[in-house]
Amino acid sequence: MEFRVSFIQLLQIVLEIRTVTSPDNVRGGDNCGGVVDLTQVGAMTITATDSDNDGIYDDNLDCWWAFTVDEGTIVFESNFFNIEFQSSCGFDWVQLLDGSGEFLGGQAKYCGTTIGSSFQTTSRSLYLWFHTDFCCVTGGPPTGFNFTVKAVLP
Ligand SMILES: [Ca+2]
Ligand SMILES: [Ca+2]
Repeated sequence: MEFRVSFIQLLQIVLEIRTVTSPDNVRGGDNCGGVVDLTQVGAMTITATDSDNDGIYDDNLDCWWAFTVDEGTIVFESNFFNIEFQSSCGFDWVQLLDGSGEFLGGQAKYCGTTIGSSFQTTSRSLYLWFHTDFCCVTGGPPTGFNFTVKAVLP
């Protein structure tokens, strides 16, 4: 629990820095992280960065998103998921952290093709972190993900 609390604090610091500078100024180009107020946009679909559009996502990514709502909760839906598999998801992974400090679905990292089709937060924020290492995307094309994140009004 201590680890999770300190991890959230770290994440908030990172996101504050990013907000102060520019939400778009993140490695991986467009659609690689950002701070999104879902109260304003309602829903958003995000995908894994694939700079050359060959169906293989980029290496060396760290894409961070912070989704928030003013009230209510957030629903996460996976429409497509195929990330380089490793038994402990040590290479490429997606992390879904509820603002409550709990990992959505109870798992710290997701990789391969297995992720819940839908999760709902218990808090007003969701942090999503997509990490890829230096090489070796397997299992495609297509690879990557397509997620929809939606505001749920109380
Ligand atoms: Ca590519
Ligand atoms: Ca990789």
